[in-house]
Amino acid sequence: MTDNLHVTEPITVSVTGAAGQIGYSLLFRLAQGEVFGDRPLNLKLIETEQGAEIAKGVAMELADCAFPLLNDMMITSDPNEGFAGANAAFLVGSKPRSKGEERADLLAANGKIFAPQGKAIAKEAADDVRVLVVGNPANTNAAIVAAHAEGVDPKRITSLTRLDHNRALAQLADKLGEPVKNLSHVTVWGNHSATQFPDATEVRVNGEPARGRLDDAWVEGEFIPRVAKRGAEIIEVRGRSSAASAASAALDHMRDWVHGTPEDDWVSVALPSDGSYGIPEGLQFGFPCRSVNGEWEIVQGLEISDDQRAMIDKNVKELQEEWAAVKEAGLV
Ligand code: NAX
Repeated sequence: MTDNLHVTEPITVSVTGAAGQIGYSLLFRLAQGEVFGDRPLNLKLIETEQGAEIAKGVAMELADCAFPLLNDMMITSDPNEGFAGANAAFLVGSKPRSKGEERADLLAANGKIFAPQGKAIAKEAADDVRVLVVGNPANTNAAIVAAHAEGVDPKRITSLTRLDHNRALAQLADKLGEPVKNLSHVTVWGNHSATQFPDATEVRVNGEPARGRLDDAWVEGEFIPRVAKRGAEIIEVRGRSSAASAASAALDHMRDWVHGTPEDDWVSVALPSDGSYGIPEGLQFGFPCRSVNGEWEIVQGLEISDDQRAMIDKNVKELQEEWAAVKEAGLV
């Protein structure tokens, strides 16, 4: 058989928040084939009724790129239609926090978005669906999706910590005077919030342990807070929240999930805990992960010091509080 007789089935990818700024940075790279290789793409753009008008313009531009892999495209506000047959779903659209809004109100508003999306994924998506929640509060939104996606393996419902991971790599590369490609073994534990724990304990340069090249005062006083608050720093300088870097991280996450991570490195992924490192089971938590045969595996066996444990515990507490608020609001 020659190569041109090989038939490649299209892959169906759903993206919520398709008219937003992350959507605008994500969709074109997806359609170019950055994540799923040479598989033709059926794109489903999911937006609010108001956003659907803008999404039409995005779809027009996608068409105008004449991407050879873009097989089919549709726009909808109906989650059942939007997730039908989805092999991958990027859940980007969410309700941003308004000035003075209480966290409980924000969680309630997002529950109304993510609970029906979870149900629709369970009902309509393909059996091999991979879900990545980007919309904030990402970890807890993913947990809401999982609670409503009955029958879907919770390990297939993840949330984005890769942007924090990439930010940590960039800061460390700069400090060490090394290109990013030489660095490995960085982890961001916990919640995608200012409480997150960017952890440089295991960092390596060209495979050699490099923590000794970083002084503690810099790690604790600059590195950790700067990565954790990088989103706010971008807003201050750019006037809008991170978009292209968030989209890039979302593509990295999905590409590595599908194609695997290098054997001698790991990436940071938020997924339901299996109890590893004493994190309560089920909590959507950022871990060091490898993708093996298309599935995320939490890296085992890392030694955790008391200082690391204290940072991890803060994240456990915060995520448990978010989950308690979700329950109190009757969202699960
Ligand atoms: P935008 O406000 O530009 O776009 C959001 C889009 O989502 C809008 O077009 C809106 O109409 C749509 N939307 C709202 N509810 C929807 C629903 N029920 N179904 C479908 N679409 C819906 O925000 P953008 O800058 O694109 O950010 C999107 C989300 O990503 C926000 O929640 C933001 O906080 C979050 N982020 C998460 C990051 C992460 O690392 N996890 C980093 C970047 C970003 O801050």
